[in-house]
Amino acid sequence: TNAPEAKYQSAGSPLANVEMYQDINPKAPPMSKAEFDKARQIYFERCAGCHGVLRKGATGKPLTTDKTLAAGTDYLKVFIKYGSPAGMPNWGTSGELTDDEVDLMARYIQQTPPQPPEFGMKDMKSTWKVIVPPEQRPTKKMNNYNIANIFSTTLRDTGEVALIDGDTKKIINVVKTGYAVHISRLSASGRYLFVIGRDAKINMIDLWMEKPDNVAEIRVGLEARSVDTSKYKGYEDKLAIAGSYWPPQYVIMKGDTLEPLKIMATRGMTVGEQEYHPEPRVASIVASHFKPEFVVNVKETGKTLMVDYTDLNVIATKEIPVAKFLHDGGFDSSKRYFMVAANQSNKIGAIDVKDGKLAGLIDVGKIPHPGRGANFIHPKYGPVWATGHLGDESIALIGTDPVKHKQYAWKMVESIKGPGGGALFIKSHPKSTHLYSDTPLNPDPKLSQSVAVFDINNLAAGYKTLPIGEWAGLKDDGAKRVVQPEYNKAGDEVWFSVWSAKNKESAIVVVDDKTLQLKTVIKDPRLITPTGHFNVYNTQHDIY
Ligand code: DHE
Repeated sequence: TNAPEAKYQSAGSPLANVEMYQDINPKAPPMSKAEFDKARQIYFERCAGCHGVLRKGATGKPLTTDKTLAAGTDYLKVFIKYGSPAGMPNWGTSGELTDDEVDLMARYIQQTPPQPPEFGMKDMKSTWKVIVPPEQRPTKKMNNYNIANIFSTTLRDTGEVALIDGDTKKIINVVKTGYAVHISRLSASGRYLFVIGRDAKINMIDLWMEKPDNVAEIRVGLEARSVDTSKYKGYEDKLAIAGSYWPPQYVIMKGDTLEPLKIMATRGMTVGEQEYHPEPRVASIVASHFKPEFVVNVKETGKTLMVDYTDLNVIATKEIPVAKFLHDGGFDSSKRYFMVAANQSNKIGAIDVKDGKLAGLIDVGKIPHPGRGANFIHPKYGPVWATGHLGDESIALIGTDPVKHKQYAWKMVESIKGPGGGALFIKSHPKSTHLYSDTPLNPDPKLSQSVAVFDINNLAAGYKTLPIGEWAGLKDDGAKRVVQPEYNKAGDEVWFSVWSAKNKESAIVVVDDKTLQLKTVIKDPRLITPTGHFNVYNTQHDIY
């Protein structure tokens, strides 16, 4: 099998390049140092995403030595070569690993897992750079850009973001960042843009500069995915927070310089069986608008942490057990509820950030993947939040209004049929009557290169297909994926990345939301491997 989820998780970890030491296990089949190092690299490039750094298991099964030694080399080789119906990719028969490499990996996973180094305050401080100190920054906006309508687009494989003027569709600047920036987030004022690379490097970009560029940077770990800033009244632009995959921790920083202030570990007990987990990765993070708190979602323990940032010497953290494994999510339209995907439980947790409790735990389809999800007013159920799924073609609508539509709140009120599994992102806008869903990980190129769009007032009519990949009119005919709908500030255009290989032409396709016709194609030799893109205003105000 080639389950989209397994392929999605095996995107390569920067830990592949980190030195780690071999701990000889006399019970395991022997390996030379060269073999061990090669296997370790393959493990972090292909396997760690699902099975974990220390092989405690996440999406994939645990591969601790008690299990692998009992299974033995021959048994493990079959699994690695042919895969399993439970979602393990067929690394051998797909041609991605040779028979020798399959044998190597079967022996490697019987060795004690090597542990990557920790990354504490000293390491962070040694990578921290204030490029332009706050007192040397502009005191007012020094450019003529309509910064609320700038898009920050990840150029994944070049380690950059492109800042694109949403009005003129011209590239303002291509800014050097960490590798494979995962998300862009805005400070409360909308002035500063924060991005975080897969290699845990954060860049802070000042949009007031004549030509917006980096003003500070830091590395907060060895691998990471999430960053955000304080949004509560009185704390605007004051603090930033980033979570890492390795080491399992989050750090609170000064909002104007990225100076690291406080590091908190996430190692601890899992939800449910309450067993110790040594590497609970930090997944999505958002800032509460109701309290001076960050909402930190921890993957393997399945817990949401409400981190009070008023006094960094005495941090009060409320822990809400939700379900496994927490991943991505977004606010409902009132911003009171954070809807977080528990992707291995096929559930969405509705976290009430005002009262600090779990308002609901909703069964949805197979492996929900909302991105930040989509909010709209359903003609019958009132305000709903929607998510697509990696594991099936359904789109789940959840009622989010416990006051005026109490009977529908925290229930899956409807499950509509989309084009297929392998969906990653879904989007709507308060000014739009449409709901868009991509399917970049669907094995059928027709689906991975197009998007589905629904009329939210007539969902029963089904969806229209927009051939975004075709509209891009790329000169190369290589594999490409259409990823992430994102509205402009006005809510009348939707942008999509057409993500090709590094050596092939890519593009951004802009659709007119009223007519559902092609509006513009943005092409530029600098637009290499565009993936996520974030409109400043919509990201700043959690509009999706
Ligand atoms: Fe993502 C969001 C983790 C693969 C593009 N991704 C997130 C978030 C997490 C995450 C924890 C939520 C951050 C937040 O809101 O604070 N992503 C992971 C992975 O662990 C995973 C499965 C595998 C990996 O090794 O990275 C993974 N993600 C991908 C991709 O393959 C994508 C399509 C392209 C890429 O660059 O790697 C991708 N992820 C994105 C995007 C978002 C995201 C564009 C932000 C969505 C949003 O609307 O906020």
